[in-house]
Amino acid sequence: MPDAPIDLRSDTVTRPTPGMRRAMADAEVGDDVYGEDPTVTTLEREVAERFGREAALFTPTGVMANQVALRVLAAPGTEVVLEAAAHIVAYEAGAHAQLGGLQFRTVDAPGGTLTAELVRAALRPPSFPYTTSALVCLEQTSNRWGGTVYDLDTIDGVRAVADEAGIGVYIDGARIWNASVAAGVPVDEYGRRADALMFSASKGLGCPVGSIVVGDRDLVDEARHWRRLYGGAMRQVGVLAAAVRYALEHHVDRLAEDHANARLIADVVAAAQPAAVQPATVATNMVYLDTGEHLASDLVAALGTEDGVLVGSMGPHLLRLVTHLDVDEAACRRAADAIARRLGA
Ligand code: TLP
Repeated sequence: MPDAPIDLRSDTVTRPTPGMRRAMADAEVGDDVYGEDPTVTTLEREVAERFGREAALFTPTGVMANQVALRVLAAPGTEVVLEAAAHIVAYEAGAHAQLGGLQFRTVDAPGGTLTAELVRAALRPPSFPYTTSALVCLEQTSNRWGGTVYDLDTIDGVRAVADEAGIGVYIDGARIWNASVAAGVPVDEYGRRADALMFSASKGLGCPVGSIVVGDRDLVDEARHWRRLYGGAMRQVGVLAAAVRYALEHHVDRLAEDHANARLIADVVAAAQPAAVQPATVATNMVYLDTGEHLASDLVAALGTEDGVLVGSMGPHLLRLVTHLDVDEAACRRAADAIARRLGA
């Protein structure tokens, strides 16, 4: 039987581990729409505590978590400041415009990092005839910019500008646990700097489903209303919440292995093809590769069909590789060798 492919397209492709499946099978459940699923309630309480906030809300997806949070934080017709390639702008099917009535003020930020200066320049003056700036969104880690991490000073700078303007700060923290592990910053440091944030359990933490919004009690209550409106209020969902509780206990510290494997891939590829990647830019579990004269789509096809290595194309000459708990060091080395060979061909 041929080896299973080495799947580096995303950290969303993981399958629940045997331990996680056992935790799911054993979960106590009830109807969460009645507030009667003890596992969901416990998870939401534990997550809120870990982020130093009052409350949390379990949602089916990261896209829904972002949507319900933004519904609370920015009224229809107001403007939200984001980095131009942010997931909320680029990959959420236009949901925030269509369903939330929001206008985006996108900012080209070097390396994908919004700074206090960039945010200040993007805010509208609070006078006629300008539209109203309502919110700044940061992405931790930044997906399109290679898993880079906002440091606390930069977040503080953005927060200060937002406070001056009397507007909110939201963190799309789909991979905030990767940031926390890479930077050695406990997640409550992020939690108390934002009006609200979300993280995804279905990415590096290895769960099949789920994202969680964190914030004040009032904000979360209102987000719960929007979750219902979007069709995301779920019933005996403790089986999924149990997976998240398991992951928070067993799969956080090990994210460091994913980061080391991402760096390994970059090192191996750069040793053969220095123009493809600068290993020092790999901060967490993502590697972006410049394919030079090769078309990324050709490489994706050849790697997939001939080498059993699955990677994503993020542009005509750009590949994305994401490490996760289903690919070990040996698999990453094999994948990197195959990629280096093809880039050199
Ligand atoms: N990102 C996915 C794709 O949609 C691109 C991936 O493979 O990286 N915020 C950020 C920063 C994300 O990267 C993602 C998913 C989401 C939100 C949405 O999460 P889901 O897919 O659970 O709705």
